[in-house]
Amino acid sequence: MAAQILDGKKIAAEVRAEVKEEVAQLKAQGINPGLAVVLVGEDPASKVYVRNKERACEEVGIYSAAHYLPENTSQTELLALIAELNQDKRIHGILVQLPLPKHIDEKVVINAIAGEKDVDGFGPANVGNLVIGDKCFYPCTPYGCMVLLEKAGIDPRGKRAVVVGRSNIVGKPLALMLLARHATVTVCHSRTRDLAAECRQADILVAAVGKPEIITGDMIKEGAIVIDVGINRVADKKLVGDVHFESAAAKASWITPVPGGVGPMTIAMLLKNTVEAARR
Ligand code: NAP
Ligand code: LUD
Repeated sequence: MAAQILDGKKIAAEVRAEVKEEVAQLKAQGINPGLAVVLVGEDPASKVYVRNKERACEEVGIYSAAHYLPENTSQTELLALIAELNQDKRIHGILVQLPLPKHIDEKVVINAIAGEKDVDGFGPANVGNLVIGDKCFYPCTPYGCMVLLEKAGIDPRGKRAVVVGRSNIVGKPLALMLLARHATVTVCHSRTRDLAAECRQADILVAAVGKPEIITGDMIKEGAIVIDVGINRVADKKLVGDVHFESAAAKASWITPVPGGVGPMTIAMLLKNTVEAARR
């Protein structure tokens, strides 16, 4: 089977167009959605992502307040900024781009963001609500994966989903979201004994590992849907996913490319969550 491309770039543009309309409606009601974007330090990839997030806000009419802080910002200073943003009436969502410099405790920072402004969905109140299936902000990357499936007309109900990776920002929340949509979910990680055998069971296979092309065509069931979350910079600044695209595309029914797959969806879903925060 030759896979169809699950075009994240195109679908993200559709989501942004929807968000743009929602923003216009909110503005007509006197609500002006605002996102605070915080970046500490000089990580080149983070800079690109954060700039793209600002640009996306601008495109859909969301007010964005960028805070670029130097690498040597102390945890106390960062917490003071978050406390200010928590109180700021113009700001409905707060995004602190990860990773943070080593001298700052990410957990403390995430916990400091007011739950109703936690548009990344990383905070404990939000995660708790996700686990019990209550109203919450879906973390943007897993949310983007779910929207990709939906737009491809794929209903997870009853399907075997295998998520490779159990991070708090991708694998774990995505497994919960697939479970909530009635998939039978397996989560794999670095101690999984036979990764290939687990992957071959998957009707829906998601790779969120951070290892270039670790998932190869021989690990994919004929006709599976393959979502590649991985973003790995290899030689000559080339970007590859966690999936070996060519061999996987020969087996899959649908596959996301890297770049142009999950990445743009992450940004689009952040806008969606920000509008939702403003509406609430
Ligand atoms: P992470 O926190 O490093 O987690 C990686 C996960 O992969 C861990 O659960 C780890 O297992 C597991 N793992 C590592 N080696 C493995 C192996 N050989 N076999 C099976 N599992 C293995 O990474 P992350 O933040 O989830 O990100 C994963 C990838 O997605 C990265 O490339 C990242 O850049 C990318 N990403 C992309 C987006 C996007 O918007 N497209 C968003 C976020 C992340 P243990 O738990 O046992 O250590
Ligand atoms: N921290 C994220 N850290 C890293 N790729 C992103 C991401 C866009 N607090 C917080 O934004 O949601 C987050 N919240 N994350 N990520 C990764 C993760 C965070 C990654 C890739 C992209 C956001 C993206 O647009 C493009 C693509 O895949 O097509 C490629 C862009 C490039 O590097 O050329």
